[in-house]
Amino acid sequence: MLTMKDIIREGDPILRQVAKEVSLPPRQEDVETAKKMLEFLIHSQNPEMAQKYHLRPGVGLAAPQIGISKRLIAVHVTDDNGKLYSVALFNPKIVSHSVQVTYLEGGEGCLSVDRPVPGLVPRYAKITVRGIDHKGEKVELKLKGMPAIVFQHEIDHLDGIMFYDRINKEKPFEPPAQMALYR
Ligand code: SB7
Ligand code: NI
Repeated sequence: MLTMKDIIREGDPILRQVAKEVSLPPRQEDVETAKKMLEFLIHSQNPEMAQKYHLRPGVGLAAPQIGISKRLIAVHVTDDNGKLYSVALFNPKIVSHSVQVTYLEGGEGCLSVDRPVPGLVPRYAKITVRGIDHKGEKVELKLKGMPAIVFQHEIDHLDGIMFYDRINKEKPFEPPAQMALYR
């Protein structure tokens, strides 16, 4: 199983690389990686497991964060209505997005970043993501709220982008224009 020692930290150049597309249909090896990533997230949100293995709770993970520079993400997050998004996606792509942006009131964190970075991280309020699931099937997800924010954070990792790259350096808490606050 994956633990925190498998998580690549800030400073490692792999986090700044543009990850390679996964060849399709996904190979068994890549499917196994996807399953391990999702399992890590589920464990990290389970208080007993998190305590036992010293896991930081995470709602998402991108393959570069475990040292694999491939376009693969996993998300395990619940939206406002209690709907669970528990999915691993190969070659995820934002195919459309709202003009409106949003942000988390408390900013964002990252399993690869061992320090708080204060500031608002502007994200699209709504996105449509396409990708390939663990069965090799096409998936399209229409997302808003927390799931939309998490998918954008993970897809950024595939392009070598860290959440703090998107914080306004001069005015970290300046709400972006056309903003919707997500609480
Ligand atoms: C806050 C936290 C995350 C996404 C969006 C807002 C995920 C943190 C875990 N990760 O580092 C995943 O890349
Ligand atoms: Ni992250």
